[in-house]
Amino acid sequence: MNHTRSQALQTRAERLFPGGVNSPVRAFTAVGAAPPFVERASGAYLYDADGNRYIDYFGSWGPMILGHAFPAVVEAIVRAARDSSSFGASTAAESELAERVAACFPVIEKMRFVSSGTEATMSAIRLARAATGRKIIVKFEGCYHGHADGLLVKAGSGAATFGIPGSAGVPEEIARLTLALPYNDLVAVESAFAAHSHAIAAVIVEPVVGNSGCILPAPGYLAGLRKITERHGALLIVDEVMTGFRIALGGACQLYSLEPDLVTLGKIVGGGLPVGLFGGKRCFMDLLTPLGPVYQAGTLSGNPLAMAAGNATVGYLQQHAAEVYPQLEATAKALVEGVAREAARAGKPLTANRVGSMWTWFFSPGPVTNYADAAKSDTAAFGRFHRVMLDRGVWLPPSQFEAAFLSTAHGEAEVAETIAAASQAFERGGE
Ligand code: HOZ
Repeated sequence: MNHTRSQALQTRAERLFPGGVNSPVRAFTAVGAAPPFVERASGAYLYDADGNRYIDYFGSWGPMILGHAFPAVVEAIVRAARDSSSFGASTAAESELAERVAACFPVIEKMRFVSSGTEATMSAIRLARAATGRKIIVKFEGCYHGHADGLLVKAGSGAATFGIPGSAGVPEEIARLTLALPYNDLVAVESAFAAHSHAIAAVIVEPVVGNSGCILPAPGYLAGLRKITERHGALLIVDEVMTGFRIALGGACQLYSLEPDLVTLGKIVGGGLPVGLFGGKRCFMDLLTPLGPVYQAGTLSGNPLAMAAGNATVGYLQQHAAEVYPQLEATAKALVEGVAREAARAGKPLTANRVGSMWTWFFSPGPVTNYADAAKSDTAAFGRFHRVMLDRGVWLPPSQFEAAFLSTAHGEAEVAETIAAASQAFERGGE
């Protein structure tokens, strides 16, 4: 594949952006390749500046559940843009999207729109601290909840990819207020509460981890977190930025019958535009200014273009849920199991973790049930696999510690092409 134009664009970008990127994993450092520069995308495909075509399995890191440039979403954005791209004032579209969210997530009685997942989790934590009058937050190793100071403790995603799970620049005093425990281990949670019984404000969790790669909750784990937090008067914050509208219309809350105090959403809720949301029980949400003393604000919160894209995407999902989710499940199952079969045939150790249309192929014999397991993966083999797949027109997330996604635009042809590419990668030792 020719990448001449992408390489020139990378050289230019490196003069302007640290590492040539506006978000670190995009630099492709972890897979030892130069990142293609995207020019456009349609359905299941990305097209780069050199005219190469790729099957897209990262879907803008989650939002593109209906595929790229989905006509109803494009039309909604264009229609909204004709009436101006920002007001900084209330609109009916915000309430329309909020009603859709509340219908899918009954636990969300009230909510606030923000512009990113980072803002959503940061605000939810402020709220939990105010509601409980406590300071400590419990999170889980390898979970990533955006890049706010207090959450960059043993974090996943880019922090895990680059081996800096505790970022420089985060004061020790702040990091000390975050306890990072192993995921899928209720005994560790019980012990933390025993040691800090009246100091823990909240437990925040990715219900299905996406940011160490995809890791599933053990049976009873999420229900256990709910029971322990309730018993100790701490809030449970379920971070559904990745899983919301992805693993089910009502996300992990629906799939695992969970009733957290607060939920954070992002990605799909904005239909590919920058939207985050935090919401939950009215008694907590009403602590926000102007009703209460917890301050939070944003000029672009509830932005009309973002609300239009969110309404079009979530509206479509609501209307077609009965077809969309079984279709995503069937396509992802065929793909993920097909590639795993090719690995087994070639004698390569591979562990496939999947929930619906979100998955990871760990280059490890497994099982992968927490970050420590994920970290045992052969990241060099993952890098080789990624490079061969990319060269064959298949774009996977460029880190072992990120989840892959597919969309309703992916079908049998894409699955077959991907399995064939993987088969050749395994046979050629490109993994
Ligand atoms: N940390 C994001 C995925 N977990 C990556 C975002 C991006 O690079 O766009």
